[in-house]
Amino acid sequence: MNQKGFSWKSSLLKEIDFYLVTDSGLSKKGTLSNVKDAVNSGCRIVQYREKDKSTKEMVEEASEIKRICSGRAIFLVNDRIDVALAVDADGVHIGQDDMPVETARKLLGEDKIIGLSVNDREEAILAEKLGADYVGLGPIFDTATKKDAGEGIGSLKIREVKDAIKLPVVAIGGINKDNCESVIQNGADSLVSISAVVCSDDVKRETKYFIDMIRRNKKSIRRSKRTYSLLFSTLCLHF
Ligand code: TZP
Ligand code: MG
Repeated sequence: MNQKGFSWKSSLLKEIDFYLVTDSGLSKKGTLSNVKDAVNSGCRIVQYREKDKSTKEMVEEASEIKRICSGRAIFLVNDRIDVALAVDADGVHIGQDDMPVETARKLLGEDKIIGLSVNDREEAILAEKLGADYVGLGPIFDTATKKDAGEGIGSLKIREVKDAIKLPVVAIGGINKDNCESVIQNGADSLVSISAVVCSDDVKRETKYFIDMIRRNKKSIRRSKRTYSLLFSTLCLHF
């Protein structure tokens, strides 16, 4: 990966908080409406995840999503590298059984973002070695949204993965308003909550809730770290 591409992508990815993944099967108001509402609410990363539409429909919808996201949010396509290339998306999100990361990189080039789904520390370390730009870690909790997701790994696993890699970690799976703080407190850089957001009547309100919660928690983590290091240096001076 070239240095220019790396710094551009890593600084962009550092900025993300709530991550919208679309789901037309679950959505109450439709994918385009969900993307508009989320981006208008301040969401800075959108993944178009569509399992049931024709390629033609996907290319049309993806180009509309790209227009909505333009200059405001990173736009990624799930699985479909052909669709991402067709609309010149910012990148893709792929799973362990999709196109290998190295092949996706050859097709997309160094400047595009590649996110890889991982289930544990070992897969995360490999994702970093293979040149992924971020990992999607999950499922954190049990979820009915993805039938083959497996059992939730629990939010303590986020810390284990964060300590093992430098890439941003996006937590996914079964995350809702009741459990989301533990996800950020355990080190996730960003989180996805598909059903809690797209099944709602008010996607703007739900998106804003998650963005505010993430920023508030990250701020309190930074504050505690500063207090801890101040305390540590004061102790070092005295002993
Ligand atoms: N990958 C792992 S779990 C999952 C995906 C796409 C589904 C997450 O959906 P929800 O509704 O946020 O649990
Ligand atoms: Mg996939």
